[in-house]
Amino acid sequence: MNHEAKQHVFDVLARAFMQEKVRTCFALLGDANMNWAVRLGEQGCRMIYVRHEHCAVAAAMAYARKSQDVGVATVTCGPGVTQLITALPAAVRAHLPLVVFAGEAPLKSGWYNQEIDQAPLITATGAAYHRLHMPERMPVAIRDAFLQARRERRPVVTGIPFDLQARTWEGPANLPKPSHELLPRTSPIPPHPDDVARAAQLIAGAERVVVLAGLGAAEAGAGPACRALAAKTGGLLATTLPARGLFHDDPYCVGISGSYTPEVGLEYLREADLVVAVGCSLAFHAGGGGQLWPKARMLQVDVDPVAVSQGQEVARHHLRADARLGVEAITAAVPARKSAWRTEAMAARIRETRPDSMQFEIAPGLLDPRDVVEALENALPREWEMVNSGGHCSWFFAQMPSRPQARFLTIREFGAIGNGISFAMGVAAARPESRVVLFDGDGSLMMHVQELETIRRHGLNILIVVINDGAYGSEVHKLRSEGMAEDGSVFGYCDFAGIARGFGLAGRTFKVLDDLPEALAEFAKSGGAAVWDFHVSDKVTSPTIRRAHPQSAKAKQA
Ligand SMILES: Cc1ncc(C[n+]2csc(CCOP(=O)(O)OP(=O)(O)O)c2C)c(N)n1
Ligand SMILES: [Mg+2]
Repeated sequence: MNHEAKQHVFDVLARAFMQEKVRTCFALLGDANMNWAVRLGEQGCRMIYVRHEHCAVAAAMAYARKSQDVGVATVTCGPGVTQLITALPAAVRAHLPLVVFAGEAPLKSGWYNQEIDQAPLITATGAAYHRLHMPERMPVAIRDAFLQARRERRPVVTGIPFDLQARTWEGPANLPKPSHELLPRTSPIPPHPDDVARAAQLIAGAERVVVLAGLGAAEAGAGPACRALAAKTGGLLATTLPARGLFHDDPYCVGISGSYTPEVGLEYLREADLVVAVGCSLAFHAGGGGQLWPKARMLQVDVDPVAVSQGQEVARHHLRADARLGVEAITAAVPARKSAWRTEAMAARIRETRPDSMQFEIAPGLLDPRDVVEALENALPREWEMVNSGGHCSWFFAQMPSRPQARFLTIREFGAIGNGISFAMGVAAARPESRVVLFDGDGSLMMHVQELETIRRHGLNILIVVINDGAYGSEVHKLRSEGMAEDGSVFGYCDFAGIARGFGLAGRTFKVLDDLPEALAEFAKSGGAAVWDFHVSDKVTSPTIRRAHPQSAKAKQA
């Protein structure tokens, strides 16, 4: 018998994925996915072999966001699958289409040590789980998984027992039609004229309009329409955190609305009497839990408008439409007017005021994180990709106003730390011609520091900037403000430069900022990957913490 000619189920499954135009797959191998993964690689798919399954899915999330396509990852059965339970909820909440090829324990045995009921684990995250137990139908089921991921914009996990994968293929010779040949054509939805008239009337009655744009506005290409509406109504612009940079070169953009609003922005948002929210889900944080614009009414322009979001009543007025078409229609319908609000002086204040003016005492040998970010904002080339992680330090690196939206990546919907390094890998894979800069906290980077080895092995171009306060900043500032012990939240400054070198990457510690331009020029020339460790003071408290824990600000000033 000729074994070479024999096709296995895993061969056909690999072809089914290639037919879906999968060009990158983030993988960690085991018995239940390795044959398939090897075949996928042989057929020309770029395989990025990570060191923790969580990182495979997290990297696929960033890849999906940046490539506007389905992200693909693969894990083995049992312990491979249980590692995904922190990544998947974030992908679900961020509406990211993913297909995860997961193995399942073999069906033929009465017992298998890695067997666990995978479906309820996965469905608890909000992702879909499909058991593929009929070999002849598996290629269709894979195609349908891609269709579902694209249509529902969420992760779909396929569980395939590895004894079935190893069987000889006995199904049809041809693969089914791929998902992109079947997807319905979905054209932008125009607004209803009655809704446009109502929206225009609402805007005409307002004096201080803020146009707030989310990722939906960015995806629909509604940026110019939003600017035109703000200009015509004498209003201001703001974005959500994921859409930051959409109006980076508009003098009347106050920055991010939400936890990361700069000082001047907070002042102007408080004065607003109408917020026109475009292509954003009105998440709790975007409006500071209702505190940011206490006097404003809310008009939401969205394909799927809502009244209540994340436990809050958010909008009474709605215009259902594609973001661009909706905003263009209301801009055409409102009369232009002069505004006493939008003045040259206001533009100058927005441009010239530092995001946070609070003074702190910084011990010698340590940096102020605000100075670190300002120096990097000035020095980093505009075309490099910026990725940000979470933690207390994220307030500081949210203040980079000069870069366009296409150069940022923020996925924060589940609030987990430890994702930055994976997101940076996903962006580097999606944009191989670009340089990627990750901004991360010391605690977050430490959580998946093993991926430095993946970065080196795959030659990814990533500069990791660590805002190292030697602590879990979020926790330490809150504990201090409550007068509680810092145990478990302060660890001291570990040597990330040394750790980086141990993994074969360049590493550098910064205790002053003077040599930053020279270091950057050197890095730009050498290429590759590096970790830059900035030792910052844990005494600098972000405005978000100060607002939520006023005692902490008082303690600092005393
Ligand atoms: C997976 C996970 N574990 C724990 C937390 C709680 N948490 C939120 S911020 C934070 C500290 C992160 O430290 P670091 O990355 O150093 O950033 P910093 O807050 O110090 O700026 C922790 C532990 C979380 N959000 N996610
Ligand atoms: Mg820290």
